[in-house]
Order: sequence, then C-alpha cells, then structure tokens
Amino acid sequence: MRRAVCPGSFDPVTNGHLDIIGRTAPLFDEVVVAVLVNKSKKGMFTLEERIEMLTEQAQRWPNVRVDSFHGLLVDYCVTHDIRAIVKGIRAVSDFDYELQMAQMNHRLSGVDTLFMPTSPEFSFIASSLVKEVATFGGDVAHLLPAAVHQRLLERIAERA
Ligand code: COD
Repeated sequence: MRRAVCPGSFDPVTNGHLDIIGRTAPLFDEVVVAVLVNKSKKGMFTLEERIEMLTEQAQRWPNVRVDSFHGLLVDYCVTHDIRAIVKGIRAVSDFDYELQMAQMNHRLSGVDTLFMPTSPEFSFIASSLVKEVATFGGDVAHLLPAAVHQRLLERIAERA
C-alpha cells in the first residue's frame, strides 16, 4: 500500500492545511494526518481538540485518517510503513528549513519528503497568524473551515 503522512501541529487546522491534505489524498492509497504531541509547547487547542477538528474535516476524503505522534517523525513513519512525508511549501523561507529537515529525515531513515506548493490563495495562511489576528478581533472566517472558526472564537472568548 502506498502510504503518506502529512505531519504538523495543526493548532488549529486551516484551509491551507486542508488544501495540501486534499491534494495529497488522490496521490496515495492512504494518507495519515499526524499531529505532533509537543508537551513543552502549550497550544491554543489540546491534542484531543486538534484531532477532533481534523477528523471532522477529513471525513470528506475516505482514504485520509488522523493520528498523533511524539518523538521523531521518521520513527513514526518506519513503525507505520509510511514511505513519504508530504509538506506544504508557502514561500522560500519554508523551503530553506524544510529542505534541511527532509535531508536529515532521509539520512536517518530513507523516508523521502515531497514538497507540495501551496495554492496561491492560501500562501499567507499560518495557524499562528490566524490566532493572532483573531485574538485582536480581525476577521479570519475565510481562512478556516466554519466549524474550526467557531471553536477558535469560543476559545478566544473563554480566555478573555
Ligand atoms: N499552505 C500550505 N501548506 C501549509 C500552510 C498553507 N497555508 N500552512 C501550513 N502548511 C504546511 C506546513 O508547511 C507544514 O508542512 C504543515 O502544513 C504543518 O504546518 P503546522 O504549522 O501545523 O506544523 P509545524 O510546521 O509546526 O510542524 C512541524 C513538524 C511537526 C512537522 C516537525 O516539527 C516535525 O516533524 N517534528 C517531529 C520531530 C522531528 O522529527 N524532528 C526532526 C526533524 S529533522
């Protein structure tokens, strides 16, 4: 089975992430969206909440499932027989860092990384920016799925 992973923090999932996941789905038999468990970094959403939001959005693709991982991504890939890591590239700045990680990951495990260029309409979207803009009252409704946008507004209100 040809299996790929789309890894990330997904705090929370944006339309940019979903564009990459949706374009990866038809290229592989199975795509695993893997959420990094990062105990040292407190996000806006818990791991369970991120997984829940992603699972809800991923329902539209029958061959996409959501999981989580901790430690090295390549260890997760080897354990789960995943041969390709798919990363979205928004700008040259993404590429510099992603290239270094791709080469390290390949050297560690032989797992290859495929770079997928972002669709231009999503190239400026980053979860961190979306959270910042929303926290200060900016309208980010068009950057996230409606259900995720609703949860983001609720979380910001809870914290206010
Ligand atoms: N358009 C296209 N792609 C996008 C967009 C967008 N608007 N927004 C985000 N993406 C892509 C990113 O480029 C990335 O590929 C992916 O979506 C996830 O993005 P984020 O921001 O949710 O997640 P990151 O960048 O914080 O995730 C980093 C990883 C968790 C993938 C990375 O840190 C990792 O693999 N960590 C595990 C530890 C490890 O193995 N370290 C050794 C590395 S060599």
